[in-house]
Amino acid sequence: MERTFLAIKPDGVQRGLVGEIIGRFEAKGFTLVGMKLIVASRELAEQHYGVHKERPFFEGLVNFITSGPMVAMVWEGDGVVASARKIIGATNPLNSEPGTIRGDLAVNVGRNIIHGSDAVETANQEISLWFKDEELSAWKPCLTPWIV
Ligand code: ABT
Ligand code: MG
Repeated sequence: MERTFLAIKPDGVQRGLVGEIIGRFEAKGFTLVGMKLIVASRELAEQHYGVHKERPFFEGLVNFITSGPMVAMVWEGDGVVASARKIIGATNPLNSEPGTIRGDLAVNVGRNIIHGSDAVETANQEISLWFKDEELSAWKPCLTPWIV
């Protein structure tokens, strides 16, 4: 089953949006298989955003992402990687469609409240970067199959 890594960034936690954000993925029908509140170390943040190492916003991005607790999560479901990116919306919240998390709740590209893996391969790398195997629970909701 496909999995993705999602993280509510320090701004989303500070603004009290944790419940609102998690609720959207639950309501969609995806399954939460791992979750923890964590202040990322500089090393973890630099690894997580390693692809942006040479970009001018890298230093500020790492400072921001390590500035307070985040809610790191693993979600499971068919097509969850691409679907979660759609639910999250475009990187710059000013371009995110209304109805998406960023489109409804954010205004600033450097404070866009949630991270979602951008591809299945990246998702697998990010899950193993942020979580140990034993921190994840594979479980199936007890619903009749036609509900989801
Ligand atoms: P993430 O989910 O945080 O990875 O965002 P997303 O994949 O939508 O966008 P990318 B391009 O990966 O942005 C990473 C973080 O860098 C910030 N950023 C990005 C800027 O501050 N300025 C920029 O010009 C760009 C392109 C936005 C993302 N996170 N934050 N916070
Ligand atoms: Mg990204």
